[in-house]
Amino acid sequence: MMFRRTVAALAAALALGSAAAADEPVARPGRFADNPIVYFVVTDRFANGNPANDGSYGRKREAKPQDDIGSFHGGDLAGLTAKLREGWFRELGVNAIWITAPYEQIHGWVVGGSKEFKHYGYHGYFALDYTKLDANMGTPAELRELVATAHAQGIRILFDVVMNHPGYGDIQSLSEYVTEPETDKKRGMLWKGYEAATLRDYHSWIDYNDPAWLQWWGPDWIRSGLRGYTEGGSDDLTKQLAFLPDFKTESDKPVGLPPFLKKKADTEAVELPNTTVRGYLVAWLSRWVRDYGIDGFRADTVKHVEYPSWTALKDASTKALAEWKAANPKAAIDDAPFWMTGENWGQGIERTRHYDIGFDNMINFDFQRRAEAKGAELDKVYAEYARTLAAPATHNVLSYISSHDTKLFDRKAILDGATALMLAPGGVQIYYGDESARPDGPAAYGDPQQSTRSDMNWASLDSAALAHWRKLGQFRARHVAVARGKHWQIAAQPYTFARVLPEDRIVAAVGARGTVTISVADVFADGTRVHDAYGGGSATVAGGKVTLDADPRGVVLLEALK
Ligand SMILES: [Ca+2]
Ligand SMILES: [Ca+2]
Repeated sequence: MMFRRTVAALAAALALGSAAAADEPVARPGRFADNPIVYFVVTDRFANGNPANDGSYGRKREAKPQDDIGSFHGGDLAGLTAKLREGWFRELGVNAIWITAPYEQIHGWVVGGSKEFKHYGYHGYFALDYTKLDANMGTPAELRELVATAHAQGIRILFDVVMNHPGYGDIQSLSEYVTEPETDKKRGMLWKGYEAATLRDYHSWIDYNDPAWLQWWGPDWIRSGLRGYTEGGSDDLTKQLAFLPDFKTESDKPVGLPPFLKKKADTEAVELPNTTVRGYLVAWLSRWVRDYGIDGFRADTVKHVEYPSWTALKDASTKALAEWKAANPKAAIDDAPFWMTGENWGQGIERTRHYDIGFDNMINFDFQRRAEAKGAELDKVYAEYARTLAAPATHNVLSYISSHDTKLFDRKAILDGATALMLAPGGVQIYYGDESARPDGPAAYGDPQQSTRSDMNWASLDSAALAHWRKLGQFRARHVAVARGKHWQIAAQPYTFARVLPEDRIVAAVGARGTVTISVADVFADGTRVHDAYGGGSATVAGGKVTLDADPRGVVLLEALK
């Protein structure tokens, strides 16, 4: 019942032009897992809905943009809710928002790049306390409001989650949880005067041999190379990624709470009897699902955590979401199960073992480098994807053209990139600001990917790009056939193809000029009234063909009218 209501609401929201029901396109969005249209947003860089939470824990901005690339900039959960209310995501056809991990990050900064910037956990990859929201992101009430507002529009909320590592030991957080008596020269592992630490001399204020480090996560929890701890290994699973501490997720030894969390007054972490590191992390992460109705996760650094941990996370989260839906039937979008995608660096569209151990979907690193393809070359990509993703029929990936860890798609060619992505078989991920041609921010020599996380360009939105993405996104949201249909090329010039499922079918053309005649013989029967969702025209199929005036941008998106 919930599902039908949502489809009806979505169809109504997306209906174009005429109010007459007979002229509405036939909408078949499909199940979420079949047609994910995911918007990935670095929350801190998107929209500031609550300036009062900026600079939480004493965090600071830097005066020069070049120095400010690793600071918290003020974006938050309330900002996402405000943009949901404005219809920003709905107009793009988005059906899920993947937000950076909103739980509490290290309070201070560590040395970024080649001693170039103060690197805070604005991106959510430097966790301190998995049980609390980061105050910069917002309050529990603001998270509830975000989820409720999204769900009311049929949009799911996905958390980025990290099970491989917590954040670094930053001077500020360490200073807050030190419990050892001070000496003339030291507070715990910090040399007195540490408050004055700079990018140049940061590490000289920290004694990495001091036993006070045992009061941090503790050797039962992490590999760190610190005195009294195990060192990271040389294999993918136990190595210290970028010198981060590595959770002992593989250990079957029951552990207590990490020492610093025992002293952290506001934590909601409690001692769990006979529980391993993996057990705690799974309990902490799935708690967000049970308490707030989080619909899925995007798992970070899948390569660096053993399979059984991912299976445990998926199983616990699946149970947690079912419980939340049972307790909140009116607030759930539908009865879809918990959904999990993962980042396994470099993976393409092949079906790997990850799909057997809990992942419904994996991020596709192959598409970005092929997204500039046109015509026959693009058809090769589409045909390969449609074929591979059809076996088995549930196999799916998330393709993207820009990401926070690689690069932004060439802004001068962003319309073509959007077309290639939004007509690709399989799931897709829009990176925030791709729709508005958000420019790169300042780059760091030692960490060039920071430039991909610039502030959303609200003041300089590219309206042509935006209109283009919205047409493509809404079309895709109406048609699961784009994601899952059988693919074949209809014509080389203009490049025209079909995507057909038993229940849904579309024809698309790219590079069309002026009045075009498109063969639709095996897709739409003679007499069918079809609509070009891009150019706005309509025509009736006759002799297996339709003739229309293509939009000057050259895209034709054909769908049947009721
Ligand atoms: Ca804020
Ligand atoms: Ca690991």
